Amino acid sequence: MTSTPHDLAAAFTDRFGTEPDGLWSAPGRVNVIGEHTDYNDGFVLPFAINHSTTVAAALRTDRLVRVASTFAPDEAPVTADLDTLEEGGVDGWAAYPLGVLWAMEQSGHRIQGMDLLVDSSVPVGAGLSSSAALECSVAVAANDLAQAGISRRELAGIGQLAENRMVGAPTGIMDQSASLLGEAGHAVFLDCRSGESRLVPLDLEGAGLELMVIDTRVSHSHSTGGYAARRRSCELGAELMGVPALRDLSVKDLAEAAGVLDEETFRRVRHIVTENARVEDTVRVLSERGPAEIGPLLVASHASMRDDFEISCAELDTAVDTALDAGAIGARMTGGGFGGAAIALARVGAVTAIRDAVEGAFSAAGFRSPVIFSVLPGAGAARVA
Ligand code: GAF
Repeated sequence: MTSTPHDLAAAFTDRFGTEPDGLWSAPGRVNVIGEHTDYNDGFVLPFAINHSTTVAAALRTDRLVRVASTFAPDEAPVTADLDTLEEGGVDGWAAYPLGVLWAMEQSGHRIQGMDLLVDSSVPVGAGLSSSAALECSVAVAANDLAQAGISRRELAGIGQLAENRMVGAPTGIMDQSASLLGEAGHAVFLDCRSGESRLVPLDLEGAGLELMVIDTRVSHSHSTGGYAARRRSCELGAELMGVPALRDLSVKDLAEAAGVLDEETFRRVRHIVTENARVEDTVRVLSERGPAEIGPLLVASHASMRDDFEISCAELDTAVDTALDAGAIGARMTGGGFGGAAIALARVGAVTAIRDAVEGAFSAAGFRSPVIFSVLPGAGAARVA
C-alpha cells in the first residue's frame, strides 16, 4: 500500500491510539555503475529513486519499540525492548527497523522507545534496495526524534551495521549512502574508502532519456550464498595480492594478478578492478559528454558481472541483451545480482519498443513476466510531515 502522509498518520492513530510525532521518508536506489565495489573500498555511482519508504513515528516514554506495516494491517506489531535487543535476535522484516535502533545504540547514541508504522512504494526484492529505504527512513526518524544530530554519513554506517549484524547480510555502504545522500537530478559518486561523496548532475529528462528498470521478479537474498561467497573471493584476492583491499589494485596490476591467483579468484578480482575504473570513466563521460554517452560503459559492466563475477542469471541476461537489440543506449544488471533488476538507458522514443521486446523475450523463454518502469534521480531521506 502507498498512502498519502495524511492517510499514513491516520493509520498510525488507528494502530497505536496516538498521533505520530512526524513522518520520515527514504528512497530506494538504482546503481548506475559500480557493482560489488563498495565492500572493496572502491567507487560507486548510485542515485536515489523516486520511490520511497515512509515511516510514521512517535516517541514513547519507556524503552519499548513497536513496529507495524501497512502491508499487514491485521498482524500485531512486532514488539521489542531496547534493553534486551540482541544482535541477530529478530526475524523477518522487523529486523531492519529494529536493527537500526539497535545499531544506533551500539554506536553510542541512547534513544527512547518508539512506535513505528511503515509504508512503502519501493518494490520489495526488485534489486532497488527496499531494505536501505526502510533502514534509512527509521534512521532519520530516530535521529530527529532523539535530537541526536548524527551526520548522514554516520547514519549510513548505522544502516549498514543493522543489515550486517541484525539481518545477517554482509553488504556494503552503497545503498544507505544513496538513500541518505541522494538529491533530485543527481547521482552520488561515492568513494567507499574515504566516505567522501560528490553529487554528479544526471539530467535524464533534459537529455531526452529514460532509465528503465526491468524487474525480473527473480528473488534474491544477500543473507545467503552467492553474495557472501563473492565477498570472500574478493578478500582472498586482496590478501594474496598483499593489498588492504582490491581498491588498491589498478588495471595495470592485473597481469601480475593473473600469475598469482587461481583462475576463478582472478576473474573476481578483474571484475572489481575494471569496475572501479568504469565508475571513474562514467563520472568523467557524464560531465564531459552527457548521459547519452555512457552506454558502452554500462554494457561492459554487465559483461564483467556476467562472465567474471558470475552474478547474473538467464533472466537478467535476456533483459539486457533484448533491451540493447531493441535500441537501448546501454543496459546492465543493477544491485547485488542473482536476480532482481536490470536497467536500460534509452531515448524516450525507444522505450515502448524496448518494453515490448523484453516482455516478448521473457514470454518466449518461459520466464515470469517482468515488471518494467522508469525511474528518475529523486530526493534523499527527509522528514515529510
Ligand atoms: C547490494 C549491497 F547491499 C550493496 O552494498 C552492494 O554491494 C550491491 O549489492 C552490489 O554492488 O545492493
